[in-house]
Amino acid sequence: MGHPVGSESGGAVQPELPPGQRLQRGWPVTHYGPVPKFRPERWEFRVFGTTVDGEKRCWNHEEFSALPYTTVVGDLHCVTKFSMLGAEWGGVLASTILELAPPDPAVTHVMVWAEYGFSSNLRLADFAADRTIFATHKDGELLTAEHGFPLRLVVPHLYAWKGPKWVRGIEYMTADRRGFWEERGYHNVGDPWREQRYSYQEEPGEGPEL
Ligand SMILES: Nc1nc2c(c(=O)[nH]1)N[C@H]1C(S)=C(S)[C@@H](COP(=O)(O)O)O[C@H]1N2
Ligand SMILES: [Mo]
Repeated sequence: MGHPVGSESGGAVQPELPPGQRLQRGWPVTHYGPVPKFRPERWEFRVFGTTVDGEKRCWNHEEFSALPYTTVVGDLHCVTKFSMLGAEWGGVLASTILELAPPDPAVTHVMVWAEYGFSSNLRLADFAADRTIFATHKDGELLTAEHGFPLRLVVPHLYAWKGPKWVRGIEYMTADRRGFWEERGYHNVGDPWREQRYSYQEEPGEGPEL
């Protein structure tokens, strides 16, 4: 994406915020609807849609917890204008899921599904990006229920609504489709460095017909 991650000023590296964002102390909780209760025996992570072999893939909580654990450093930019910079997210890289449950070559987009039918759509390239991670931890600590325990997606280079909390699976798609906030007036791509906040800002080709 080629955006700046820091700049030199007077010898100190100042973290940079996307346009219109302000730095937030602490970590606010932002979401629509109630916080789901985690039931480990019922929890599963499903990969469905246009997989390479047409088969679904499913991990229960124990199996998912055994997948390779990685950490990445990434920001959280809420479209309501607060940002949290430089958090360390621990969990399973989205690229690992792509390797373990590959999409068909025709797949262009991924719908990420969470509890209560919450969803967000991503271009395959955004999903596959180096730092896109299904996080279980932040700064070495397990996520709290309000922040998405047991699993949330973090896509540091996009606005944070692109990262569902309480995520339960992904759907491989051969055409784009809007997710929950994208259907409700938010930008289909959501690049904070381009200030892509609302769907009325979309250029041709940036999203399905409204
Ligand atoms: N399931 C679910 N995930 C969600 C949302 C939501 O409404 N439901 N809101 C998103 C928005 S708008 C933001 S800013 C972040 C906020 O994450 P936080 O509450 O951990 O700060 O979660 C995102 N993930
Ligand atoms: Mo948000």
